[in-house]
Amino acid sequence: MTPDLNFDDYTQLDIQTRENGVAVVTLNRPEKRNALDVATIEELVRLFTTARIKGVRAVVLAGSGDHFCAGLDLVEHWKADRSPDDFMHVCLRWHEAFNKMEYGGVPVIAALTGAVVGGGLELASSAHIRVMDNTTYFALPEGQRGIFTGGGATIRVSDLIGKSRMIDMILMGRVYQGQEAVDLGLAQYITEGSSLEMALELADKVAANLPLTNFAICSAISHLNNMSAMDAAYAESVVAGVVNTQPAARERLEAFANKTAARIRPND
Ligand code: 1HE
Repeated sequence: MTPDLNFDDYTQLDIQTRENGVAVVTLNRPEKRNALDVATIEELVRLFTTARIKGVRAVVLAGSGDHFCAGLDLVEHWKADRSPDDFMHVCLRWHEAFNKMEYGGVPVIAALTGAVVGGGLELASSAHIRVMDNTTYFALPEGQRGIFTGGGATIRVSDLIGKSRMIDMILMGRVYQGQEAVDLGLAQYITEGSSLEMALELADKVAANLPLTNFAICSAISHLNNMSAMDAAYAESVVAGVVNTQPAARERLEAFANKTAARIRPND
């Protein structure tokens, strides 16, 4: 497969690719705090539908300006005065984008700054890794806005922090930040420095894994978690049958057998 790392025809997303196949994808509406309008969701669908086939090995997803993402474009929603039917279809496109992210097999690392709220948290929780910095804060303002989640928070935010804490977050408009947010599971990493820099370091590391192994990690685990334990164990065996016998892995296994591969040691 020849990589085709050209994404010039995007307007809502700025997409820069690196030689190792890492794509740095930036939500590009800073003047609207990267609120998710219909056009942005459509570009996310397109990106995550085609990323693997275009040769992207990992994605770093960031927001431009001070805030990662302010969630649903409330002004677009208010102006459109949508019918229930229309808004249901808007939400279905959000699910299309976020499911493609979570199940697409390409690792997505979110570099979080400032507000990660409402649909912004739904977007972030569809990534495989979340890195926050000292400016990052999480909230579900839907309760106060007179609306409800529609982009998967009931599933993914509940998965991250548990149902009762998610209910409290949306009922109270409660904000989480700092180490507490990591301890609760909203992010896996926090840095004193730049979340983008740290996300790029992680992405470089991830891009050095074999693509089929990353595919299993960033697709199969989510699918397996939706199955019964019996079926998941069966399907895991099938996935392992394919991944653990891939020709590209033989070199790495041989290096281990020959004692030239790095050993796993505790952190200093
Ligand atoms: C927006 C949006 C938006 C900002 N839709 N336009 N999300 C929320 O409830 C969060 C709403 N936003 C905020 O609370 C704040 O804007 C922020 C904390 C994110 C940033 O504050 P600040 O002081 O830096 O910016 P600002 O002055 O509030 O906004 C700057 C501009 O961004 C302004 O536009 P302007 O044309 O007047 O300059 C704002 O209108 C615009 N803006 N946030 C549209 N969200 C599938 S269901 C999902 C349900 C949800 O996501 S609900 C959560 C919605």
